[in-house]
Amino acid sequence: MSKLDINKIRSDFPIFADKSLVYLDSAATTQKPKQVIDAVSDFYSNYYANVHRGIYDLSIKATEAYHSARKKVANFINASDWRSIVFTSGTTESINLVAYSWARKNLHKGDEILITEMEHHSNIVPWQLVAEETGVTLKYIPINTDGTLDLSNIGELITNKTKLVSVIHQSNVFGTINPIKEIIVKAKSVNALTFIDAAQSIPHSPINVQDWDCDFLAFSGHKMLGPTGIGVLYGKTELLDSMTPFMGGGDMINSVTMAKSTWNDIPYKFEAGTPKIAQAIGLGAAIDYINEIGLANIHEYGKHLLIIALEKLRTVDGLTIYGHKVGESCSVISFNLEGVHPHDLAQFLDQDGIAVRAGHHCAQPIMDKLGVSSTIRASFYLYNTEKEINKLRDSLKKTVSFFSKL
Ligand code: C6P
Repeated sequence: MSKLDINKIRSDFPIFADKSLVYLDSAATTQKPKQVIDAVSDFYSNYYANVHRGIYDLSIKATEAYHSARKKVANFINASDWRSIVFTSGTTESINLVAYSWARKNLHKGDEILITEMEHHSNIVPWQLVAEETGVTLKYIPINTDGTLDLSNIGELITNKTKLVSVIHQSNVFGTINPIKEIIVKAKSVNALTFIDAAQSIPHSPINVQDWDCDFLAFSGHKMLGPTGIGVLYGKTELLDSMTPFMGGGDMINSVTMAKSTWNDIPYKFEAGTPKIAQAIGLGAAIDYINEIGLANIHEYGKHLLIIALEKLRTVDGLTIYGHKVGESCSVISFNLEGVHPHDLAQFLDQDGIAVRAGHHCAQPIMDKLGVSSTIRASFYLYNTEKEINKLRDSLKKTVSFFSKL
């Protein structure tokens, strides 16, 4: 049985005052509890000021809250040093930062970057741009149509030429949880660096960067109950230290003369301009909220919901579910209904108050592999209930019945 008090949790989210809303799009972005909204509002209402600049009380208070948020992030992923935590605008910026500040500076023609066919576009396009500019070869670990990685040829794909392996932890299309540790060990055997895209897994699974020993890891605040506009790049301090800045401006400098500038220490070296203060404070509150409930409990509940949802959706005639046949997966189900375009289906569901995503989910190589242009995706989080899954199943059955009469 669930260790979560779902009624209490739902009452924390102002948006669920609308009892007709069935929100099944948390893989795109999660709803926000009042604890996060209040933390942001409290900052703007009661101690708003810029950080790292003012020698006055408000600015000191704001700076302390901002710094405390960074420490909460470090603890959340078990980073040994808060200087490993760079605040970015989201996963996409975190990946681009490493593509610009590390890959473009350190990789050359003949080197290889290895990613997978399961990646979100944000973990494909930055490396394609690097490949175009540097002559580096971009290689892909293939996927199976059951939604898992095909690691059978990993020994041939990871070679002495491989300089970076960048892999999605949990698929935003299938929900598959990839064997990250195994991949990291393989990458290390050829001294390649490792980058983990944890955008989807971070709200669901405890992550321990010291245990994985990954070099970089990225995630977004808005997918873990936090505000939009804030994300995290974790990087090993010696790597971040060795990298050049991504953007120039305020906060990232040590000194500026007409002739030359020198850089601030990490992580500030990568945080040009006025920082994302309110967003970081909101992210810190989101982490407090998740910690209070317990990530292990959230993970268990997510698995419980997934099992129920798979069981119920499998009773709908003409429904094809992608993935979930073997291996570990979490919180996300992609599917199509025979004879109904996913965008039309999403509109039918919307009429019953059910919010799902329809499209390619920014993962077109997966769609190519599945031989479809798009799917419907239902995704769950700690505030969803079995009753909502029943509503999804019933609405799908209603649509099947409607089309069968045409
Ligand atoms: N996926 C989805 O509906 P940003 O947009 O920077 O916060 O996150 C990008 C990103 C990177 N990696 C993975 C695995 C992701 O799922 C996402 C965002 C959303 O699936 C929006 S496309």
